[in-house]
Amino acid sequence: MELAQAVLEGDRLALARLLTRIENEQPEGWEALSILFPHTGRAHLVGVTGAPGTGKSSLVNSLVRHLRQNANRAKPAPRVGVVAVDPSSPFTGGAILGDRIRMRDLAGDQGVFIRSMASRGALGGLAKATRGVVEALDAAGYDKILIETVGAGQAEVDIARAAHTTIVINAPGLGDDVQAIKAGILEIADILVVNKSDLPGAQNTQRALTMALELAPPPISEDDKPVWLPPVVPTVATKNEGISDLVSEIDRHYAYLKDSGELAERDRQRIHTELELLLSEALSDQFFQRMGQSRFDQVLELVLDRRLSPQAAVLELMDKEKAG
Ligand SMILES: Nc1nc2c(ncn2[C@@H]2O[C@H](COP(=O)(O)OP(=O)(O)O)[C@@H](O)[C@H]2O)c(=O)[nH]1
Ligand SMILES: [Mg+2]
Repeated sequence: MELAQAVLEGDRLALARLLTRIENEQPEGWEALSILFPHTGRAHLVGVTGAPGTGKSSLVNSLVRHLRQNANRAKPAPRVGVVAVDPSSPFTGGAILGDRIRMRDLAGDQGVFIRSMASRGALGGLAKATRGVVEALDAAGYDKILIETVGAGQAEVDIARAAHTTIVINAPGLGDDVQAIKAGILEIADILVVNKSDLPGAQNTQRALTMALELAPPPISEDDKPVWLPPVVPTVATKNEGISDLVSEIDRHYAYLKDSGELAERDRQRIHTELELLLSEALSDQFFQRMGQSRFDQVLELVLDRRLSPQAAVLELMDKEKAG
């Protein structure tokens, strides 16, 4: 198909168009993705998550610049894709606009592609679209793909899980608690960042995180496989401080993933989850279509009248479908 071919040939306009098709869940988008899928699996997917205002967008901006500028002949600059997902501002688009402005100094670099996900519809749909967008960037040859998500709930954690390396960002001055500990997202962190290290309280945040990490059960090494202990990296995104340390940790984690066999394992889990999600969605769509709204409404009335329990109602609907 033309669109997929153009994306493979490096046509940025075609890529932008494809991402819109994917976001809008248009069949043309899924068709192109099917063609592109054999070309995926090469990118290092890096999730960046944390509470609103911790400095995720600033840090991503700083990371991209560092990755693009600090290359040499031995280590050419990676092509970098950025996917910014912020479902917390569905109507104002404020965060997205802010991100755009901050990302503007990266505009014009042909080795960088930035996409803000518009958040329409359910979070489930956003998670699916995000996976599709990441796949498209992977196929288009972006080596590192940074996925910025707001770490607030399960849906965002699911998006973060779609990455190989997950960075959880914390910052002082956003309340008494360390946000990652409170939100229970410490477990998904491969790398912890204390951003805004220029602000008072940064050392307390760093200490609280280190303590929380020490309380977690230590990783068990099987068959001499290397283990990973999440480092805590202080940064000042707005002054590009600590960014080269962070890039080193990202690279070190990628090397660890490859050496330990964990990369293959995470890819397997990622694709397993994706398959399950797509399958259950397709099955439920198919089921609802076959059943028809009136049949559903009938049973709903029976449940409302307490003549049928919800569990029994489901069994009955499923039985009818099988028989019919
Ligand atoms: N003092 C200080 N401010 C920062 C730092 N990083 C980001 N900020 C500011 O914090 C605010 C929120 O940053 P943003 O990147 O939009 O956070 P996000 O919501 O997590 O994406 C902005 O006003 C940034 O300029 C930092 O390292 N130090
Ligand atoms: Mg942001």
